[in-house]
Amino acid sequence: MLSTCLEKKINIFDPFAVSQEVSNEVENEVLVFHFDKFTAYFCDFDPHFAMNVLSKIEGVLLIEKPKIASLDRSIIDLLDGTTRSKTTLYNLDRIDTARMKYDGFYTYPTSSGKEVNVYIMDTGVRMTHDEFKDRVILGGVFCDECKDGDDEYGHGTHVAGTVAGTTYGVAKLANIINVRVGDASGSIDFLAITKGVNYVINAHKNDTKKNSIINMSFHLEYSEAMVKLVEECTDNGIHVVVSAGNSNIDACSITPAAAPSAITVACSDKSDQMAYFSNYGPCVDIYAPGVKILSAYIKSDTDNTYLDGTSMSAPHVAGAIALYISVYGNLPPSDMTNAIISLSTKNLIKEIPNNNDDSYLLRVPH
Ligand SMILES: [Ca+2]
Repeated sequence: MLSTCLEKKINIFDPFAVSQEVSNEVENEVLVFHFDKFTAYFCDFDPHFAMNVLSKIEGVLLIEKPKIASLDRSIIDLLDGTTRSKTTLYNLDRIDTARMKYDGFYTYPTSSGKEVNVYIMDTGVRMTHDEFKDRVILGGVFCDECKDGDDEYGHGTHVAGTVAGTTYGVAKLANIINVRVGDASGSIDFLAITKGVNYVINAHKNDTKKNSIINMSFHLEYSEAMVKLVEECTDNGIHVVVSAGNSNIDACSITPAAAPSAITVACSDKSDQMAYFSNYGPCVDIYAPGVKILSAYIKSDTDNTYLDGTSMSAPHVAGAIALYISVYGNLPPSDMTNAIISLSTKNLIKEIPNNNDDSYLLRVPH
């Protein structure tokens, strides 16, 4: 129908065409993505035609102008199978305990996220970095003018380091899958996100273990289409961990933070206060450290830097889910959210604006 009425070439997206030199320009084609519950079409539509003709066709769920995303970075008694590592990193030291008690150790399950795949949907990953060794692969490159999966901006590598870096990571044996959607300037467009999500869902379906987590440390203006993409992931059993955003506003006003099936992570600091920049509100599921987080960086294979943001908080939760899966096995995403919340510590976070809801601070299983 579309090809007839638009006289444009129909191009079905191939999620496994890694590093494809496909342009995000859709001027002369309709790019088609098949998801389980809907089909997404990207096209350079005339706005009048889109709103007055297409929107009235039966079966058209929604029409949106693609939005651009921004990164959410602002400037015990030991059981068997538990590892206790000395650490100077306050964030790792903090998340192994309920009440604040800095003991200089990070205690975590020895299985440490083994055989769990964490898809880092971000600006790429410096895959040769010492923190990742043989645990990182390139999933795909989905941004325009991105030659390969390398992180030219410095965000994705830091996020991946917090999820699964050998030194800086929560889940030190988890696999990292680099899904590059952000370019050298840190810009992420909605078409790249759609391509990335489509790839992850297909990779998950083809995987026998199906232990999959996506970390999305970015946000865009509220988009119903973004909510649908997140639902498509969670309906397939993929855990979606997202940053709450750094504008000190209600997280329900942006996506993917507002997506009900995502685990939305806000930011706390070393003294369990909400970071001054963190978004908050009923769409926040959990808090995790995100102020002055040391992790891997991009100038060399041993480089590191400190960054702040809910972008840094979300990967702590992605890592905690990987730990949970490697100890107890996988759960459907909504049950996993409940399991992570029940491990966490209630109502410790100070300085949350207009707070009528309970808050939860991440604690990893061990
Ligand atoms: Ca500790």
